[in-house]
Amino acid sequence: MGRLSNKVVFITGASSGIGKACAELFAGEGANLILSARRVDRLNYVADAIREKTGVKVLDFKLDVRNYEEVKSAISALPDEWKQIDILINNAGLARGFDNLYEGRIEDWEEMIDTNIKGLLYVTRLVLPQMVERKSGHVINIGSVAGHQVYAKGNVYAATKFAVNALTQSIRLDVLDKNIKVSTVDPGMVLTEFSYVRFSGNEEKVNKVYEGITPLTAEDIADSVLFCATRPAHVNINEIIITTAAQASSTQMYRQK
Ligand code: NDP
Ligand code: 8X3
Repeated sequence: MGRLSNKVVFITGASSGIGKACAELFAGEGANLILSARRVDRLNYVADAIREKTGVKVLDFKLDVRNYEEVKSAISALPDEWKQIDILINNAGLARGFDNLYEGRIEDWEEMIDTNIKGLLYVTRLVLPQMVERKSGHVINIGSVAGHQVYAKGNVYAATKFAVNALTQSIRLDVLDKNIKVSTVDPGMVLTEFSYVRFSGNEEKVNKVYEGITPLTAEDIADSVLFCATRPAHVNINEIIITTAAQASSTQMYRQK
């Protein structure tokens, strides 16, 4: 029996990185998982490995959080035993590009805004009502240090994470009388596919991000998310800001030569 036995945990963006690490860690605590992402082959692989290793129930399906109709039909089609979501982890997100604002690509901006802000809103809007009705539940958003402090060329990505920060605070206010917890876990540099996506697979640019630094791992972040999810009933972790020991803020880090 784990600390989350019989709980249903819905994780968006579970095909890699932090979402995948959360899925693995939460399964180890006995949670049954709803996992979604766009790359179904990768997602199926994650789901199968968890089923085999832990024996928890896993429901996995393709979902692009940018598409409201797709999110709506996926959530309304959940089988009865999966309808009661206890914990929602809004993790799906990305950075695309690294440019001065006056040179930024509109497509990159649209993708980040549609995924990181609107996607989080769509999923939350459709999952929260049943939590409100039951007067029970927990929403955990994955924000970023970039949602607290901007850095050069981080402009629109940072703006989306500032929005996540604002939404976390707003949702907490809106459900204050509903016995629902709302938390955000806000990491600094984590070694995942994040930089590969941001730099469209340019290895040289990716390596530069982590040069001389031991970045956080996806498992480090999952550990903080699990901490939020396993506090006593009366305790809400509002916010965790977590960085590698050599990173002090969005802009300050110590790189070993
Ligand atoms: P990864 O690229 O490894 O994982 C991102 C996940 O999001 C993937 O599973 C991807 O799945 C999913 N995703 C992206 N777009 C969509 C979409 N439109 N619909 C559904 N799923 C989507 O990076 P991380 O694990 O690092 O990123 C997870 C979260 O952590 C993001 O919100 C990111 O902003 C945040 N973060 C990351 C940091 C880092 O340094 N790595 C630091 C701070 C915050 P698929 O492509 O299969 O759809
Ligand atoms: C990801 C961390 O510093 O690359 O949110 O923006 S950072």
